[in-house]
Amino acid sequence: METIAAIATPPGRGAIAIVRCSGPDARQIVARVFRSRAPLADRVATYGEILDVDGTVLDRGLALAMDAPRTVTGEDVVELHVHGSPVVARETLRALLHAGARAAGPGEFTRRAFLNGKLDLSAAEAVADVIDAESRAGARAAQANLTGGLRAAIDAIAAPIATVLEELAGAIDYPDEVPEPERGDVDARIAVLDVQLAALVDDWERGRLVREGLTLAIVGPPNAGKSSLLNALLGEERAIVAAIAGTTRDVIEERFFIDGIAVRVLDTAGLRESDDPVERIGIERARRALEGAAVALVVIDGARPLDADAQAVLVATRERPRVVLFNKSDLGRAGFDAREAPEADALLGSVLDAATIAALQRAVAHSGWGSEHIDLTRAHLASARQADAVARARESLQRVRATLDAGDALDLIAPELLAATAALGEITGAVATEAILDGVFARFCIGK
Ligand SMILES: Nc1nc2c(ncn2[C@@H]2O[C@H](COP(=O)(O)OP(=O)(O)O)[C@@H](O)[C@H]2O)c(=O)[nH]1
Ligand SMILES: [Mg+2]
Repeated sequence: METIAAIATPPGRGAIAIVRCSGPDARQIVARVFRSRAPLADRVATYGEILDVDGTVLDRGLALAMDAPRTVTGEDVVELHVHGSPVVARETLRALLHAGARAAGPGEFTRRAFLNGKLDLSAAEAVADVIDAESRAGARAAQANLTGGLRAAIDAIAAPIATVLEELAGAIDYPDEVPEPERGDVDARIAVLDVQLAALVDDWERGRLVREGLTLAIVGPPNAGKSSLLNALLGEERAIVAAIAGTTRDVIEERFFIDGIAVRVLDTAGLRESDDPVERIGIERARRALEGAAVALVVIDGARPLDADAQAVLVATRERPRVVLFNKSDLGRAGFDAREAPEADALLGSVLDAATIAALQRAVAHSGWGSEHIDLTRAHLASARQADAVARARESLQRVRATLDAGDALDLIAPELLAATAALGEITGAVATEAILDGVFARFCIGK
């Protein structure tokens, strides 16, 4: 096994930069570039000098040696903590490479940790999710899998499949002593597992919103107060607000957080019939923004009677998750009072009023996209790769049930049970090919 090295801290200047080295020769390689009075000892930080390729002192800092197997990779690891200069960090790495280390590839430290049994593959993916998390919710969710939660959930589904396989094998090997498992009983047990897998898939759909964020599109007729709402949500004057209809022509995109969940909010051009070619482009973009959004924030001027534009927007958004605000309540409520049954639970208020904004945020959190059902501390599927493996496991289990249902020979279900087990094994890494590992670790950064 080669010894690898990489800069572990982000590029740019900071207080400290850490250059990490892992592998059987980590100690010897570091000894060539680090000079200290006391020799390095396991888990003791030692002060000393980092030497350049030509032997001159490059920096002074700490070396922290950690002996296998109780390390993050399971191998001997030495960290050099140097001053946080990109130049010093780069030169320290160069010295280590010159002394015999190989430059680590993306995620190679974590890959070694997986290969040495330090974490399962779903936990390794969670490492990347923690690093990539853009919101409090995303970071919290990743922690559940980091500690092996998904592995435990998958193992709990794989174990009963293994039991069925054992019962089948027993009956095949000792037909006289061991009775065949009862078909209806096997079917019932498999059905339970399929339900558990389906629940994981449901969670995955919702969990995506936690990780990738929720997209809200603010739509409504011109002059309803859409841009004012964007500004109020952000707490800053982001979009131009004017009494002139058709002021917002392009889609404006910003981000903020609701309950720690990243929200992408799009302010759009007012939806109405228009002959102005530029405005029409804006309206077309508004329609596309609406299509791609998880939730529509529909803003209507509630002070005035509903006109055709207002009606059209309300009707167009009825079939989807949305929050409807009849705005400008300070000026009147004629439009609100004239609303139809599908808008019964619409809000009446003013985007200029903090209480309305708070009510809107609550309404968005409960607008049917599922945030209220997301338990962030529960183990969950966290990647398309994992969701695909579960889908294949479910297909196999469904074929098992079809075979049982058809009354075919019972040993025919064994291959499908094995296929389901293998698919689940891809998630934890119990069954992991080079291609699977390459795919997982390609998204990691170098040094992790
Ligand atoms: N009185 C009152 N005026 C509002 C309210 N919301 C927005 N406006 C005004 O309505 C006009 C249009 O607002 P704007 O946010 O540009 O609407 P948009 O075209 O939907 O983006 C501006 O003059 C705003 O100041 C409100 O709740 N009350
Ligand atoms: Mg506007």
